[in-house]
Amino acid sequence: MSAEITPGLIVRSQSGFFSVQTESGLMTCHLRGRLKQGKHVGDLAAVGDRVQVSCQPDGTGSIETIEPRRSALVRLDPRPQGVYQQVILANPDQAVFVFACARPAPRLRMLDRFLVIAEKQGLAAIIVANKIDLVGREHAEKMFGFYPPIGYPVIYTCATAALPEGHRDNVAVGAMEIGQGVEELRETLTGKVSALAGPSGVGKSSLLNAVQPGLGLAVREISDAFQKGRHTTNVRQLFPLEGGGYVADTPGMRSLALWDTEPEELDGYFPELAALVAACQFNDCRHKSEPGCAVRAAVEAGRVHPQRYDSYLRLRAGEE
Ligand SMILES: Nc1nc2c(ncn2[C@@H]2O[C@H](COP(=O)(O)OP(=O)(O)OP(=O)(O)O)[C@@H](O)[C@H]2O)c(=O)[nH]1
Ligand SMILES: [Mg+2]
Ligand SMILES: [Zn+2]
Repeated sequence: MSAEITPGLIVRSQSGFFSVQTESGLMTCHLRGRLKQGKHVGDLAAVGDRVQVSCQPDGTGSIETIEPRRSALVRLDPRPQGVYQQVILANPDQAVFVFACARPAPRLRMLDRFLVIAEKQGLAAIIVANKIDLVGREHAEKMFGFYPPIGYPVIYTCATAALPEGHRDNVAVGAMEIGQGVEELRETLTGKVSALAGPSGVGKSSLLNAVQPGLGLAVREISDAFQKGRHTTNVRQLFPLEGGGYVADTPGMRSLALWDTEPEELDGYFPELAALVAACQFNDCRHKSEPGCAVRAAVEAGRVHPQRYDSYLRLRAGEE
């Protein structure tokens, strides 16, 4: 007697149980015991994994096999037995990095770090600059405008101006901007599996709710909640989009690993630097103070943005 085997996609994981989307609907599954045998240093199954499940008579499922991952966003979790690789999202098609133009002020070094992670995973990266109502579109473009020429599109958005009634910050809110960029973001997300990441309080949940009002994700109620932010969003889950595709609101990207990246390979993950290194005089050039460095020359000539160069140097030196 052979149980029926169906392909599916893990859309949610919680304490050892997985929700698997199959052709015939959502199934609650657990991992087949034999998959768990032996030593493992990371999540065997994670949201975004393609799996084969067998249907049990009681209507639940059992995950029999997990397809090899094309890509993954991994977080390193130091444990007594050693460092464990937590898979935040398996097989993403693209990464969408959300930062606020203000409140909290954008930390572009963190963005550059995220971009390196995306490059290393071979993921297309898109930047969302949210809360443009707080600074105005023009100023927002001054802050993020140097990214598109490098190859990272920027979508300028205003998810909401939902500050509490009578809040004094309301003065700064330009009602005309509400909803800006949301349609563009929706189009970008449709038909793909996207990892949405960014610091706490920048408006990720608000944006997803604006893209798809039915989602009803929890949003922080007080506008300055970011200040000592714990993430409001905690469940590991893929949300299906009405137009096709899935999006994951991935908290805690801050701790995403730049693991096993050697300092010498880092310039390869800065596209605008990667194009220059062949022209450096020394092939082990660190692009710091070596003579005949093409990268420094490009920085001095204004062809490489100084902030990107600075991020490169700091990441290379092992800084956060
Ligand atoms: N002014 C303004 N406020 C916004 C905008 N988008 C979101 N907010 C506010 O920013 C705060 C944080 O929004 P969330 O959507 O909870 O942020 P988040 O990124 O999901 O935060 P975590 O779940 O903690 O990671 C809330 O008070 C929102 O109302 C915007 O475009 N403009
Ligand atoms: Mg959230
Ligand atoms: Zn150099």
